[in-house]
Amino acid sequence: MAVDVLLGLQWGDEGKGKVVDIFTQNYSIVARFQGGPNAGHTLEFDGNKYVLHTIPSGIFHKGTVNIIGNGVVIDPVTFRDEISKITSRQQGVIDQLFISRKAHLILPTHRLLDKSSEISKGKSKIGSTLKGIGPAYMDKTGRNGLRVGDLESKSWRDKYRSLVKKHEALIGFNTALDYDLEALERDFFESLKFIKSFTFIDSESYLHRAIRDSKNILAEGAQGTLLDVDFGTYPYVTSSNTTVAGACIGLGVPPSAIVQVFGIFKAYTTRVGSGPFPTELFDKSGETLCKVGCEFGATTGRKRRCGWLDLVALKYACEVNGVTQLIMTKGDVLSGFETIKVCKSYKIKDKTYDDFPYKINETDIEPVYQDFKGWEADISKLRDYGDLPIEMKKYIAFLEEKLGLPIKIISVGPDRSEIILR
Ligand code: 2SA
Ligand code: GDP
Ligand code: MG
Repeated sequence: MAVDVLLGLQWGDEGKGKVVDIFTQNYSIVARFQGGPNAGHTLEFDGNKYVLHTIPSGIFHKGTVNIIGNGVVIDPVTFRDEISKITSRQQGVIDQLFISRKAHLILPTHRLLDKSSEISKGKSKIGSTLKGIGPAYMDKTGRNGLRVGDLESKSWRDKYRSLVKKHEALIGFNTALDYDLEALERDFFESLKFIKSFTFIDSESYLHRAIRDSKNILAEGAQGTLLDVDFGTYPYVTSSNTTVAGACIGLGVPPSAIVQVFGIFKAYTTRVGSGPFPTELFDKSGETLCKVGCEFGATTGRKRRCGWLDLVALKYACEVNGVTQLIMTKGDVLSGFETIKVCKSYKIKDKTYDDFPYKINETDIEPVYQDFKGWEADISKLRDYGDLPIEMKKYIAFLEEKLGLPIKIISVGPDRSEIILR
């Protein structure tokens, strides 16, 4: 009947995987629309924890079709490892996983180019996950890329060789890079045999048919709005459109098919990698958020930077995406703070900004905070909104008022069961 989109409103890791998994029961199809193995979407249920990178987070629901859309970049090596991790614990879940022929492939040399680019940037490096994302999207837009559908063609090897030749010339410039391309290629070609055992589809036509047949489709975003290549904190962004328009481009569905846009955010803010972060904390409160929230990269294990909630950025993200409903996660991590702060505006050189400014990269941004009284109670066992501490309800009401949107879902822990629906 409709396409709904669930996407991150901050710098990623808002808990998209967990919530998509919960939502899947309402959808016939879950489809990832951008990003690739840089993403780490965590799901916890029945005492097990799974981290998905390329596979959509609806995978554990038998009967739901999961699609890796054309907007995704796939590394066959990490894809194979990811599949083997989940199938060793859950049987039969990948029978309904389909891959778009138009999705682009990440080659071993894309990973080397990623590393090379970061080395050459030195101190101003992006803080990439080094999964080859940027170089793969560069080849896509540069019209050099190899797509999943090319694996079905006889000329595949020639196309591969000619692209790798170009890459080798570029990599050759960086003498600091140490690599064994032959070993990487052996692994890559092995993994191609594996990925070819999956069904490749023209996913846009598949989704058009599903829309005509009144099926419900959930489009799953990766990273977050502030990492969008156009609207994020450029150049400290990823190389895809993480915002709602990315769902149209990355799946081939028209904007008119989109009904709900679920915007998900943490009750505070995190960022992994380089780039501006006005509300970042360098004190005890920041350390507590990191420790209690277990804020470590789900793909790389890197420590995430932590700070207070930033309403300037959040409002901007709601507007860019046309969010219809908000989902707040990790409010449980705020339990025990005496005072909780929320950034209402920025001050740059005595000028106040309520709108997200182009000058976000400047170092002298001063967040203007509003203080809230914290709460002591452990809220992770609560399932009714009415039972939440009054202080938390005040915090939520303030956010709803400032953002002009309802917070319909409140996640209170990492497990599938730890959720409050209003
Ligand atoms: P890339 O790898 O070239 O796309 O990196 C560019 C920037 O995008 C950030 N990025 C992410 N930020 C948050 N979460 C992501 N996924 C992993 C996770 C990250 C990890 O779930 O924790 O494990 O480190 C993700 N992927 C990309 C990245 O940090 C750069 O700032
Ligand atoms: P994603 O990339 O948006 O799917 O998020 P990640 O999986 O990278 O990071 C979110 C982390 O927070 C994961 O470890 C989740 O298990 C965890 N998580 C999700 N929701 C909650 C919550 O409400 N409370 C707590 N404490 N953890 C949560
Ligand atoms: Mg993540």
